[in-house]
Amino acid sequence: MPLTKEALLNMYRRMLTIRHFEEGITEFAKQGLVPGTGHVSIGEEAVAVGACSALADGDYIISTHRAHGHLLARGADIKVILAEVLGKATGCTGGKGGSMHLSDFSRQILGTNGIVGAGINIAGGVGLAIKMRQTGQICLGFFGDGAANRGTFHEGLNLAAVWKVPTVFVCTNNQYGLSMPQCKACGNIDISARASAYDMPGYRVDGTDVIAVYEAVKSAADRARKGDGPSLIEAISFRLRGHSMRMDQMPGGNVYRPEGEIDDWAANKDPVKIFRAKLKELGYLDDKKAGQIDAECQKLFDDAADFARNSPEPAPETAFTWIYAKEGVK
Ligand SMILES: Cc1ncc(C[n+]2csc(CCOP(=O)(O)OP(=O)(O)O)c2C)c(N)n1
Ligand SMILES: [Mg+2]
Repeated sequence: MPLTKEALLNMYRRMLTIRHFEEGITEFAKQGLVPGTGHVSIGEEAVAVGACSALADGDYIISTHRAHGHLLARGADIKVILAEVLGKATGCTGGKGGSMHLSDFSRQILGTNGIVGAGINIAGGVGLAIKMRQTGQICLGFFGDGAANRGTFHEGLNLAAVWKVPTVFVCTNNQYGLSMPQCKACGNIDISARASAYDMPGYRVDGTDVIAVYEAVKSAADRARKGDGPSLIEAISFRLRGHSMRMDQMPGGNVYRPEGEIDDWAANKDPVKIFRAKLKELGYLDDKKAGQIDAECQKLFDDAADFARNSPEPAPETAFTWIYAKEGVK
């Protein structure tokens, strides 16, 4: 069924919310308000929103170190996420985890992971649990092109295929693993082609096109829900900022990129601009409405910023809480 006007506009809102959130925290990081660091996904919003829009309410996601977009696309509370990024007690791990340890169990967001590639196996394991419980849910696991070169990729996808678990593996191929260009790290840059080794469907989609991502993930999700097993989706994308907010601020933090590459993608392949133009072409958006939506999404961030900045720091005596789960806690 084609996406309705309302659904498409909501997808646009989500993409713009992610953009404002990550532009906002980049400014906070410059002011020294973000403990540690964080990895923004500016330029990759269509992957997060396209993929998450294809899920049903009870489905699970597992994310990576570059996770804000995935959480916001899945409907996590922007205030709680921002508070966590700023290390505040009102954050999702009480301010103790920061940008790389986000979760929202009420929305089946089982967590993010600073260990590159670790989430692939967790996504397969969650798929196995779903299959054993026969709940009809699915699990979507995000990971990057760099992660796809770790052993966990083979282990995770192979077992998921053998056990036919309801997991959709989504690789955001932003063409770099830190400073390593993907073309220097892969014998074959087509990650989706590896799916055939596991006898699962592989799709390679334009990750700047939110609808293309949605359609690929939707068909993989339908297949998983029917009991036909996992799929691999590779979304070709690009990060318009440095690897991390800290690297972006360092002189030479982007020297590994060819001159003009970032400007070219920003001018011609920015997913937010592309989707805005598409919605205008469809007659769903004009400049006035686009301005209103932009202001709405900026306000969401500004309100979250007030909440997070006025929240307390975690109390020192909480440093050792939540290290072990209490028996019986689910
Ligand atoms: C196991 C492991 N090795 C190395 C790192 C350091 N590291 C953090 S992010 C990153 C790059 C990951 O690239 P990719 O999977 O493509 O994700 P992207 O950063 O492009 O979103 C690396 C090497 C790590 N966190 N974990
Ligand atoms: Mg990458």
